[in-house]
Amino acid sequence: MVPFHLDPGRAALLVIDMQRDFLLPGGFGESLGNDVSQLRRTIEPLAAVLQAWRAAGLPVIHTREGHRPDLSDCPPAKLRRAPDIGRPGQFGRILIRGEYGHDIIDELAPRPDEPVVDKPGKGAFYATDLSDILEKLAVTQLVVTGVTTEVCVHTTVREANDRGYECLVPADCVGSYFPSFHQVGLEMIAAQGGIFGWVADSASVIASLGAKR
Ligand code: C5J
Repeated sequence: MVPFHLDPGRAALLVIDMQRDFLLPGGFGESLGNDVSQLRRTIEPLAAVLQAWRAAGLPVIHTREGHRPDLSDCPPAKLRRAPDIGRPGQFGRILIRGEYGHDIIDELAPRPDEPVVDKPGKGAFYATDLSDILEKLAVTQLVVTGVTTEVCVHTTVREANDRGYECLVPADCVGSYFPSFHQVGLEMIAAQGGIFGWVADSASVIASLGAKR
C-alpha cells in the first residue's frame, strides 16, 4: 500500500456529526435502540487529536447532519425511513438546526474560527459549501473523524476521494452503533491498496503532527 504522508500545510481535520442527537444517552440514537457507548468511545481519542491539531495551527472543520425547522431540505424518501426527524425528542426536535440535540457535544465544541458545515445528507459535500472552504484553505488531505463509520464518515470519504482529496481515517476516532459495520467499514476504505483512503489511529496522527513541528 502506498504510504500516507501527512502534509500539514495542506491538511484539514474533518469532524463528522459529533452531535448530541447521536451521542448522548437518552437521545435520538439511543431511542432507536442503539448502544451509544459504541460512539462515545471515540470522544477521548478525537479530543486528543483535536487538541494536537489546534496546537499545530491547522484547520478544523465540523459537520452536523440536520434540517431546517420546516423540513423543506429533508427529502420525503429520507423522512419516510426516519419519521422521527423533526419530532420532539429529549433534546429538542430531532436533527433540527438550532435545537440542543442537533449541536455538537461539549467535549468537542467548535471554536469560533472553525467552520461548522450543516448538511442535509450523509455526505459532507452534498448541498454544502465544504468544497469552497477546502479550496480557499488549499487543502488536499483530509483526516476524517466522527460518526458513524459506515454512514456519514464513509459517504464523506467516498465523496472526498472522488474529488481528489487524500483521506486518512483514524480508526479510534470513528465509531458505529454496529461494531461489525465499523470493522468492515474500515477494511473497505483501505482494501485493494487503499481504494478510497487510508486507515491509521489517533496516536500516529498526533505523532506525525509532532514530527512536522
Ligand atoms: C446517520 C451519521 N447514521 N452521521 N448519520 O444517520 O452517520
